[in-house]
Amino acid sequence: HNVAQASYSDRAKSAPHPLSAYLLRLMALKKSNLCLSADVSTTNQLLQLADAIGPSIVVLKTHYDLIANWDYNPTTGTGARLGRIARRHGFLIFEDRKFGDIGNTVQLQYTEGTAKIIDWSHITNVNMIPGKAAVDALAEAAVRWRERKRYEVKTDITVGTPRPESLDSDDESDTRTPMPEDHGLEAYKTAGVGRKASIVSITTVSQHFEPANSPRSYEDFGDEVMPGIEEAPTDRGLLILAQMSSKGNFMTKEYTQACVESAREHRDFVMGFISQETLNTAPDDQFISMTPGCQLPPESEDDDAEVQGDGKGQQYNTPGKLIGLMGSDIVIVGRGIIKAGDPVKEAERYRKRAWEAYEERIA
Ligand code: 5FU
Repeated sequence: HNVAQASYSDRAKSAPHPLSAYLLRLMALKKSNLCLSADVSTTNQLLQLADAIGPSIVVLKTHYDLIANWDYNPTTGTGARLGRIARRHGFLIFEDRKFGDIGNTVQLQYTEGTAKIIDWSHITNVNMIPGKAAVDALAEAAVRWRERKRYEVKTDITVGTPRPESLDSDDESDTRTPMPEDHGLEAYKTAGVGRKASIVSITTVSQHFEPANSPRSYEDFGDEVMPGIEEAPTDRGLLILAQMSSKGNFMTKEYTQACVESAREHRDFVMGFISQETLNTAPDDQFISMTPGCQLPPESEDDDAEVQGDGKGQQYNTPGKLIGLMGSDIVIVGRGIIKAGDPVKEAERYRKRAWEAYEERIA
């Protein structure tokens, strides 16, 4: 298919979603179509891995609920710290949350709760079993988030300035955030969250200061970025779970097709799919396919030798097959890298193999 034969940098020029365009540019810049699935158990393990492997990847996939000490704090928490590492190395964060509930519930799970995924994760994904309404609901939440974010950036908010009376709340002690009278209420309304919730989660303010007692260690970066790496746009994106890697899964062809249709209805929010192959079939489809279930055979063997599953339903294909033959764009690798003796070196081996497969594909 012609999209699969186009270069990532050409596709970046016409991608309808700003995050897709950014991601495709990153891929071309870093010569990487590799996503690390950082399935570890603690915040430190996660941040250490992200910092060490960051140069080799364009996406880092999380399962925040595997992290025993996940800390939701907009400045000092796990997501915020991961965000600074992502910014520095130039990769996007993808929370593999697989939302799968009614619209109202997925909206709340995306924006509220223990992790407030929308605040730190550029990309998340949805399981379409409950129907298309979940995609609509997540899209709506993302629009509100972006409006709020842009409003925050636009407004020079100074910590400690009393709030205008028009925004008086019952909590007298809450004097942290001023909101101009003309915009304030409206911004809160469009943000769709309570006034207090909105105030507490203003991250543009907190980016400018770090509490004096905040530990500074390897993973606590300021605003610096690696040379050549541009800032990610203030947008959120969704991947639809259209095909799975696991043995005997129930995702039929019809189901996958319905996922594609839903994606086409939301080109401004849906970046693409979690799938086992490219799902771009119409001439104007510009979706990105990310594929889990990827491992390389040991270095001693041929690169395209069969790789066994994990004995728990996972099935593996090589980057050569997934990128070269199936037309996927990004391979997602977890244990193949993190369980290796030298994960940094192994990540580079995967990056090179997956990139070579892409170069052959477009040649
Ligand atoms: F949607 C999917 C899928 O179809 N297969 C998967 O394996 C998601 N995954 C995730 O990718 C899974 O939850 C793991 O986080 C990761 C694969 O990890 P592995 O260690 O490379 O097998």
